[in-house]
Amino acid sequence: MSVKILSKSEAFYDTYERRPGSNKDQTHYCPGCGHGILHKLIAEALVDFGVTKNSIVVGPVGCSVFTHYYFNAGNFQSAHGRAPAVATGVKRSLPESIVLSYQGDGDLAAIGGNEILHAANRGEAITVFFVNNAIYGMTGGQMAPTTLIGQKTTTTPYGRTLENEGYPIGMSEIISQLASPVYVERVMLADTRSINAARKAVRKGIENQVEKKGFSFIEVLSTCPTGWKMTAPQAEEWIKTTMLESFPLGVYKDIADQVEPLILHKDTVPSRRVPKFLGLNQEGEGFDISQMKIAEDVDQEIKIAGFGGQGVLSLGVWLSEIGMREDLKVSWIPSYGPEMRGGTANCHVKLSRTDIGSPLVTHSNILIAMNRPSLEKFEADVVEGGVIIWDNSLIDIEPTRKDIRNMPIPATQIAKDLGTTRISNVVILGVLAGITDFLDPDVVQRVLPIIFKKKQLLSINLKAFQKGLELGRELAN
Ligand SMILES: Cc1ncc(C[n+]2csc(CCOP(=O)(O)OP(=O)(O)O)c2C)c(N)n1
Ligand code: SF4
Ligand SMILES: [Mg+2]
Repeated sequence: MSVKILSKSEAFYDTYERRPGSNKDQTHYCPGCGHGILHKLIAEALVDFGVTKNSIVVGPVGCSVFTHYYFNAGNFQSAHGRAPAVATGVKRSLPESIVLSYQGDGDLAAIGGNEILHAANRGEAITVFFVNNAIYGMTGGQMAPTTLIGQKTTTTPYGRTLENEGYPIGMSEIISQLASPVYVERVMLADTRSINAARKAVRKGIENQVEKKGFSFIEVLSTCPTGWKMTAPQAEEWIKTTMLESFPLGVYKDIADQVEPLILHKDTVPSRRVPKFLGLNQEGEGFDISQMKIAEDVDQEIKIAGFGGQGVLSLGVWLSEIGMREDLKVSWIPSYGPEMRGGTANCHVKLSRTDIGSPLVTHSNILIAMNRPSLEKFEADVVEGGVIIWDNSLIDIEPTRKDIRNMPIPATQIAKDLGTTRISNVVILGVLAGITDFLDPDVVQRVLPIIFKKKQLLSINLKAFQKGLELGRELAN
């Protein structure tokens, strides 16, 4: 028994290779977070029913956005609130698979409130795990539909009030009123006993699907010590003393034994009709999927990362702005995963002569690391022969890679010498213009006055750019 509890479930990857950075053994969840416990309960059930390889976990947007790092099963990551729609599509096209939708309260009850109601009402043969931690954990603790009356969040700093925000929503109560769901239960993760009860509910939800019984919904009252600003034991206690008043536990509906197994048909679309469905072409006009243009010739894939306040996102915007003036295709996306809580920021920038397929930079040819966590986290993702520009006035380690061009730049020190550390990103812009041929320094110098309208600001930024440019040119030679 002790082996079973202490060892990691086979439904998890041995090491989390999809997790960026060097920590491949631990999850990204905060200590004391309920998500990790629920993952474990689900993983154990998948193994016990022998369905891991046949299962598909549909992850949400929220702290559990990275379920695909952990479950050694099929994985989807859906848009915010859309997990039930994705799960519907997956289950209908692969009726023999076990499809799990995993969602937080912001995801399921706020932005995705409509999605879940209709998936439940249609009686989709999926299992939904609803993690109710009464807050938006990932984005820094805003009010969720399930936030309690009186609960302080960043958007209800004086506490949620009935007059302003209304009552917390009881999703189990609502879903259980619909005719189609076969099983609805609310459980909690607050101590060993309640976790054991939750384990049973998780198993039942999955077993129902194995037996083709229809829509199951398991709401899990779950700790968020970070969002609640509590220690882990305080958070567990808070569930018992406070959350339970608004969210009573129990089986809200269970008709699984009374319904016949569903006969699930595979909805197929003849492939000749796909282009028409996608609105790509008229049927019969010679649509050829091999002719679809895939962007191959992306010239620069840049990841810029550092602390919030270092101008990391602005540097990305400027690069895109300059790229546009150079007639390039450009994309810029800020990435705000849970790592935002640590105060870090990063953005993905692509500059290309051809169409850009995806704005995501997964393998950068230039990494700009403005602090140590960013270097540690993204170094492994740089392509062989790529460039790592890192601020060696702030970072006290070196890149470990030997197959990249290593460019230590004391950007913050240079900026400080010029009068303010806030312009270290412009120093880096100069370095980029110096080491590559995709940023024409003249164009950059024409764009800077548009960005920095105040004369004084412009003059110091031009100096920072010039310094970086000289340094970049030296390094390039
Ligand atoms: C379309 C869209 N709107 C808003 C956001 C910002 N956002 C990210 S996660 C989140 C809420 C997460 O809260 P919850 O679902 O309760 O998950 P938790 O982190 O608490 O587990 C929001 C609003 C987003 N990523 N996408
Ligand atoms: S912020 Fe809350 S929900 Fe998110 S990982 Fe941390 S404890 Fe868990
Ligand atoms: Mg939440």
